[in-house]
Amino acid sequence: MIFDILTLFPGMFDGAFSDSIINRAVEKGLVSISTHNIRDYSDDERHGAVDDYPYGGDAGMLLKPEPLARAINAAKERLGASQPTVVYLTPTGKLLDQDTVKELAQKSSLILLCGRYKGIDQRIADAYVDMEISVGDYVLSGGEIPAMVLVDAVTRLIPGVLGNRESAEADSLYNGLLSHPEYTRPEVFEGMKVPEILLSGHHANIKKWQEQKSLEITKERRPDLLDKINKK
Ligand code: 4HQ
Repeated sequence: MIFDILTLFPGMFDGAFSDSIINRAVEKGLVSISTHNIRDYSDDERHGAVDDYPYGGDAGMLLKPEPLARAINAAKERLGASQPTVVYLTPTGKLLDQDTVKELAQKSSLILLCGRYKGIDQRIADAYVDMEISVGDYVLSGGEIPAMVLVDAVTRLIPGVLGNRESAEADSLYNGLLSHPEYTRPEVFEGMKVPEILLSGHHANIKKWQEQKSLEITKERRPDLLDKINKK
């Protein structure tokens, strides 16, 4: 998987992927991540302006279409024949969920467009963007952190990235349910005991308990996830 990230703040990505799992994936050559400054694609006559006032007189600034078009075209040239999917991170997009992460992990390359200010000229969204994705219903200062979220979630699904141990840990949302509670030593912590069943050594009963807890917690906290499973 190749991630080609277009941003006005490439420095934000420094160190973001030096985490053990993502970094190991890069070192193994399973993914490559590069950042490119949208400002490098501004019209050089001006002082490198990439933003402008919106028509209609709203407050705030928009990213101008021409530098974005050039930045995306340059990314497509870099990626050559891999038929990249252009993803724009925006609260207007489809909420990112594990199914979408799986879908993205099937692609060979992704161009991630990170907006700033009030976002991008609609004509770029219409003509250059394949998917609009949101990481949640809240407002961030830019699309950089959402892009990092996407890179992390997608990279974990690339074959060879996770070891057996980590795959097992990834079960929580993978089957569509929230994970059951987990305990480690000591058996009693500040007067609170580990549930007896987990100390019983009876694997079938433990599994039953965990599945029941998983269902209980999902019903209580995220009934929407159960509806989603039932619709499949
Ligand atoms: N922003 N999920 C505004 C987000 C966001 C989100 C990114 C802020 C785009 C223009 N992106 N810029 N939530 O809040 O993806």
